[in-house]
Amino acid sequence: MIGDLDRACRRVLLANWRQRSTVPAARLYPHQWSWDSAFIAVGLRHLSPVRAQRELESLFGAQWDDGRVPHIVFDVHVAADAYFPGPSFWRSAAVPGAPGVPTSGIVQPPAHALAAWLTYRADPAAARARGFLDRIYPRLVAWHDYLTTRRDLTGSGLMSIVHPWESGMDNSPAWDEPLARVTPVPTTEFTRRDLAHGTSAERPTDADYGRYVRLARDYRDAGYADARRADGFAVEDPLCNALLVTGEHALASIAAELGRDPRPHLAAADRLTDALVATLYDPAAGIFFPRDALTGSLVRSWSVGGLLPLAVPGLPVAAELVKTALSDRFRLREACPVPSYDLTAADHDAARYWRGPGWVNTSWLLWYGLGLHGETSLADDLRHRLLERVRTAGFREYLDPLTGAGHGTDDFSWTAALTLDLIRSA
Ligand code: 2M8
Repeated sequence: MIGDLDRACRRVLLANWRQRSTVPAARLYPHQWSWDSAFIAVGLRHLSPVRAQRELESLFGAQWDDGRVPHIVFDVHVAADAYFPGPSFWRSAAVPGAPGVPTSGIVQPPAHALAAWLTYRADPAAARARGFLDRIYPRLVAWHDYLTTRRDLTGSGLMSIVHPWESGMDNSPAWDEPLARVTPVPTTEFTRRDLAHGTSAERPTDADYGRYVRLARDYRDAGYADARRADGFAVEDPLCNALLVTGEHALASIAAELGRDPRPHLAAADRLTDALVATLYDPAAGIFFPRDALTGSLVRSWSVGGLLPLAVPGLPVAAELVKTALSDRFRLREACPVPSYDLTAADHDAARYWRGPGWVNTSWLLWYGLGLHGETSLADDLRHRLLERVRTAGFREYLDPLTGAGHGTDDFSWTAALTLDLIRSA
């Protein structure tokens, strides 16, 4: 049975491979996405460690001179109107320091250093023969430098995201409040492509899309310069910052492997952990909340992102997060995949995108964090139930956490990649 699932994962990953990288889904997302590639590499390493290395190398090949790694690298062979917003919207070619290949100008959560380290570990000899770590390490360092310097918009030591798409959890209810100050671009001024492949009840509303377009257009028109704008969006997000810390720990391991000094990365990890806990952790709630960088207030929205600092080694409040994961809001022992948003909230929507359904990537991160903090029986139990869910629903983009019904697109790459990783991690 597990053999069949393993084979099915490999089939999806092979079908979605395009010469140098993997598309998240053939029709809905026909280009390369940043954090998708990180998760995909984690799975691909079991299938072909060299292909996993290439996945990350092709993404970092599109890194900008300022260190940012764009959230989409466009495939110039794909029809211009296959995805909106495409290259003609982002106009990266007009930006000094952008790569030759067209890309977007925003970023996604930094899961890459962890992915690079896990990829290396899958076959150190093959990686050494290709000089994988030597080439990727300076790029990963430049990426983290961009996030910790240019994106520290408040001086707290944490990075801010400047667009909901940068969170990866695009229309999470956590963004409703900070997004409310953004005036949507009228829908007459752009054409959504996502609705051609997905049900509107499972995708963001037109008003939210109008806000996404406004923010991206303003950022582009400002030359992708990083600054706080009173009419903009700037949020310190727990998931992004947690991945930065996890990434610094991975960079320390990579540095040591290359015979370099790991201590600067460990020191950065400690600084970031302290800032994360001091700024975003709410002890009374037992969860991390995002902070609106324009008002300085916490956004008290219970999203799975607030549990994911569990993936940070040595996190001082790990036990409290596990308790919250087990509470009625997330029901870790029954709900699977882990709900993206508070099951008890009045606006929980089990089928709409990041407003309730469970995703395999965030569940994988929680599984990883549980293992890291010695919660092996909870981790094993989550792993078994995830495999069962995917076996039943197929490689859907997201699932109803209580019924297991599949939603969004099918043959979704990170669902297949991380399922493969869970199978092989037995
Ligand atoms: C979704 O986001 C894209 C925009 O980046 C979209 O809705 O068109 C999100 O789920 C995001 O996390 C993911 O990386 C992307 C591709 O899978 O799709």
